[in-house]
Amino acid sequence: MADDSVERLQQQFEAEAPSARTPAEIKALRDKWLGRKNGALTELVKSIASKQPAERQSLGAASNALKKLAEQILDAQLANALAAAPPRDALDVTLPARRPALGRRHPLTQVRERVEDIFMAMGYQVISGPEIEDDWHNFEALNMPAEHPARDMQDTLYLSSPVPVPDGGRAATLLRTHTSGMQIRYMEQHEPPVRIIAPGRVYRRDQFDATHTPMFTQVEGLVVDEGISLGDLKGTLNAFAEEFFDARVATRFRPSFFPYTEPSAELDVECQGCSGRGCHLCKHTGWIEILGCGMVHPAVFDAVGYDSTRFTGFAFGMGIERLALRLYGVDDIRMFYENDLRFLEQVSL
Ligand code: 2U9
Repeated sequence: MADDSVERLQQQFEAEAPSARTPAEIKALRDKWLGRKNGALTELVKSIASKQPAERQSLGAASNALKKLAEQILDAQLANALAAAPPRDALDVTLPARRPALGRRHPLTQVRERVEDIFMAMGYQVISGPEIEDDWHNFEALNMPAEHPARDMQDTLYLSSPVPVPDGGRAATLLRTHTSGMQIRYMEQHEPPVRIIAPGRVYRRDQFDATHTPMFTQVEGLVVDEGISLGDLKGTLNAFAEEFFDARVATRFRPSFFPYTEPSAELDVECQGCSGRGCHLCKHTGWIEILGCGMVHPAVFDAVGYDSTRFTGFAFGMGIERLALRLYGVDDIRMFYENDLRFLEQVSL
């Protein structure tokens, strides 16, 4: 009779157990059967004490065995359930990865490096030099003597305290107005052939508005050797334009004037926005100016001690901000300095 009741309970447990699949269902089943207070098997074991000694032994053994079996079954089911359905906060390897916030190079850096890369591939060396220059390297050696209008206080940022010079005097120092001083210094220290690119920040006493900044970035270039001709200048700069725009672009050289080159020119490329038909980017001219250039003035060679009857050369210069404005169709140069990520993330070359 006693064994019958244990057997019925076992049948009932074995019928119920498989339907408990989740950890919560298994816990509920464990409470029902093995719970300390009203668990069916707990009660069964407790009831043994009140039985007759004859019954106690067999009932005790059977009910303890059933209790152990129930525990084993529930433990195994729980292990299965946890393996099949990991808890909610477990790693979900099927989720798409979170995109890390990547930094990027500033658009002006991208344009400058693109220009540098093209000339480096042509065998040019990139040089650097001081932003604080003296009068000689910034003006005098570049065929801009004392009374030259470019030296005007209106245009140049002079530093307030002139530095002592070896001959006992004091030389005016200034924030360089172009990177040409680096090339003067290079020629003072090296004999031809010269093939260099001089990138860097330059300063002018200018207002800060949509088209002007008191500081901007230049890349200048200089080639000096025997027999360098205007043909070399045109061939080199046409090749640069095609590399820079990654296309066969039409170009034109317009006569211009710079104190340090003779003859001088400005280079226009066919507008990439409208293929020369005219649009807002090129102010409806079909052309975009990208740089100034010319054959190095013999007075510059005389200043650095090069024999100007033997050597010739060409030079060029471009303003990176202006180039970037035209390339990206940006109408306010200040955008490049405001560090607004919404702007910076849009422009890439
Ligand atoms: C040496 C001799 C000559 C560099 C040159 C230009 C023409 C030129 C402007 C472009 C826009 C300045 O940034 S900008 O405002 N530059 O048009 N620059 S030839 O000529 C040199 C340089 C160094 C020793």
